[in-house]
Order: sequence, then structure tokens, then C-alpha cells
Amino acid sequence: MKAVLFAALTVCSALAGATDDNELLRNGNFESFVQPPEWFFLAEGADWDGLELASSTAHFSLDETAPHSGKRAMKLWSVGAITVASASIPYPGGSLMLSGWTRATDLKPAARTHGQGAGIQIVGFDSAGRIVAHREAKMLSGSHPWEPFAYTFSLPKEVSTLQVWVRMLQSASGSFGCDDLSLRPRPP
Ligand SMILES: [Ca+2]
Repeated sequence: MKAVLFAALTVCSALAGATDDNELLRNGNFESFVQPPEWFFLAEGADWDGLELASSTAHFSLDETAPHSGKRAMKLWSVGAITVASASIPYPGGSLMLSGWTRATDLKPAARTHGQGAGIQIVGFDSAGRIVAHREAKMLSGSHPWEPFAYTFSLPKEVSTLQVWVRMLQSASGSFGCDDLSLRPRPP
């Protein structure tokens, strides 16, 4: 099902492209169709807490019914785990800020996740591709209209690259959306 979705979504990326030199994230507004390498679906594996990254009962799509801006937003829904990751971004060091908008509908928390159902995480990898750091930029549960967030963080020196992960956590249910994600160096 997901493989078919990717095949269908690789048709067009004409709207892609960040025009801002300081923007580190590509297609953060999801106006371009989601495709590797901009965003890709993590089909297997588990995170640092042993929470699975994907299950067969959860889905993602580009939502054209209620985007925050433009014509599309990222939407995750149903029951279970799903993770959509950004392209790997070289970590420039120092302080970065991830900002954007999130919404949720009837988002029930997953077990073992401290009341969190879904959200956006920063994941740092060392030069060998191992996860060596993670940050929770915006996690939520319940129902919320579009709301902005801004999260400032820095990562350890051993981090070589980072990804932005949009996730619904293991055994959560409901839906989660995000739009207009932006990752930038934070001015000193
Ligand atoms: Ca959008």
C-alpha cells in the first residue's frame, strides 16, 4: 500500500525548492509531492526507546482538505506507528530552530509514551549513521486546531547529520498533521 503510494507521488516535484539560503529543510510546506530524498517513509526498525517506527495499520498522505498553507499538509492517521523522515541534513553545529504548525484530531496517546500520541522529533546521527541524539520538538495528544511551534536546540559534537521525523507513536490512534516546517540556524 505504501509502496504504491510512493510510486504515485513521485510524479511531480515541480513545486519543490527552498529559495531561502538559510533554510535547511526541503519541502517543509509539503506543497511538492512527498518523495525521497525530501521525505521518506521508514518501513521498519525501532527507536531509542524500542518503539516501532512503522506498523501496517497506520498511514500517511498529503492532506488537501485542510492544509495550514498552500494546497497540502502532511497527515498521519489511523492506529499504530508511522514515521516519515526528512532528508539527512549535515549538522552545521551550534543552535538551530525548527518551527512549523501542527494539528491533531482525537489523538489518543500510545502506551509507554508518557501521554504522547504523535509529533515531530529531531534525530542526530554520527558519521557511521548511528543514532546518537534525539530531541522532541513538538509532541501532542488530544484535538488541536492548527497551532504554531518553535523549538530551539543544539546537538552533541559527534552528530554528523540530522533528520526531522514526523511520527505517530506505537499504538496511538487518531490523526496528526503538520505544515510549514522550517529548520534554520539560530542567530547568536
Ligand atoms: Ca502546505
